[in-house]
Amino acid sequence: MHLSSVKITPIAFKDPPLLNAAGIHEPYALRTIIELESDTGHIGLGETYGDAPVLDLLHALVPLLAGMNPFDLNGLRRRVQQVVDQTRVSDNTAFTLAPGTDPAKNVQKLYSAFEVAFLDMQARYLGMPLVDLLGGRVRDAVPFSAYLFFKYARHVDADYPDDAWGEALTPAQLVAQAETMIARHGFKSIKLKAGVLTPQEEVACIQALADRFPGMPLRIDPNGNWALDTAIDVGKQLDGLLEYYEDPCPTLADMAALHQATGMPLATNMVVTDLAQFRANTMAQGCQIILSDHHYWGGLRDTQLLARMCETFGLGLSMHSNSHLGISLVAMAHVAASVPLLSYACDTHYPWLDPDEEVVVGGQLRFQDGAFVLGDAPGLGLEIDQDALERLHQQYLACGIRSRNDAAQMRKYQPDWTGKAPRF
Ligand code: GKR
Ligand code: MG
Repeated sequence: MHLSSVKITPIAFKDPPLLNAAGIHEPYALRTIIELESDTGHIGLGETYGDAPVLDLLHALVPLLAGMNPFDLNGLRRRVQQVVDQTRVSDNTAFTLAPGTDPAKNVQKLYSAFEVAFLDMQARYLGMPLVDLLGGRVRDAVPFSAYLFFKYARHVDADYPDDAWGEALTPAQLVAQAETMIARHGFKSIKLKAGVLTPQEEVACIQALADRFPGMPLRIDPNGNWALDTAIDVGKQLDGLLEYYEDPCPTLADMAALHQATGMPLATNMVVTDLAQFRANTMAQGCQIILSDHHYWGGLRDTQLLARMCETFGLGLSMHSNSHLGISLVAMAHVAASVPLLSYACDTHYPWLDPDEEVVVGGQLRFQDGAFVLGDAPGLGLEIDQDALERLHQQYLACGIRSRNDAAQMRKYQPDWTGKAPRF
């Protein structure tokens, strides 16, 4: 079997005005869809970042993949390294996904984008679901959490009507958002994207959620926007209410000091984003839970390796997300289903996707009781709706956004905004 066609399509989809420590989401989020075809008539799909620096690397890699055997993952790794070396990645091609994603991960990002598509094709060729190629399923249903955001009612500059979620800037509005999301998808845990309002206002929101959903596991993630003293103070107020405390402080040293001071379980997708940082974290005893993300941890197999490392070092594991579509969701679910150690429900931005903006046949994918249930179809079990893909590609061409920049977007609302953290 060899690759007969490799196609990458940048797309843009409507994204609500979600607030975070860095600023606010732009009206459109960017992704790239990867489609492979083989001489045997099998396909392989992938989804990754759509920001210009990654897109440039994807384009540079495509010609080197012609005719490759999709089982040759070492060959893929070699070509990825070659492209990253040759494009002489300068500082401005590293990009920050604002916030929480390490910029200097081009090899891992590029490899992962195609590794998923290669694995999907391998599994389809073998006639088995991707999870079986990854070693078999240890669970059929992968739990996800309700990912709440503070948000404005409308974008300052969208060329489409307001979303139906409305404003969320108070405890009551946030509780209403949680009620809607849980009623729709059945999630059994809640994550609050914080670092937006003052810490006291955000504590009040967690308390309101705890009152409204007694016993429901809660998490708060201020994306490093709290200084150590603030994080200790808030931690003491929230102790007992949280299942874990995610990235309150921006550095590993502060996370370690926070754990020492409060004993609370700390999770991160900011200070442990590769194996070198993993090593530093075990030495510092900083974070107890690693939030993996195959898009920058180097793919599905390297995510399994990370899971084994977490097991070895007695750490918990869950998953981080950025704005994404169904191919990423299903890839996350297949690797999560293959990993014995999955200690917590995974994050997902998927509930924020406009249901009309999915690119897979059948449209929006469904959660059942807060979980994604794996099927038996070969590979990822997805096909591309070519009309939908073309529509979102045209939207990409028209929207003018080429790299995510939450801080610049926030300056349209607050001209003096810097996005500098920690702010509190
Ligand atoms: O989408 O605004 C967002 C999130 O803040 C995202 O950028 C983070 O990377 O979800 C992420 C996180 O857990 O840090
Ligand atoms: Mg996070």
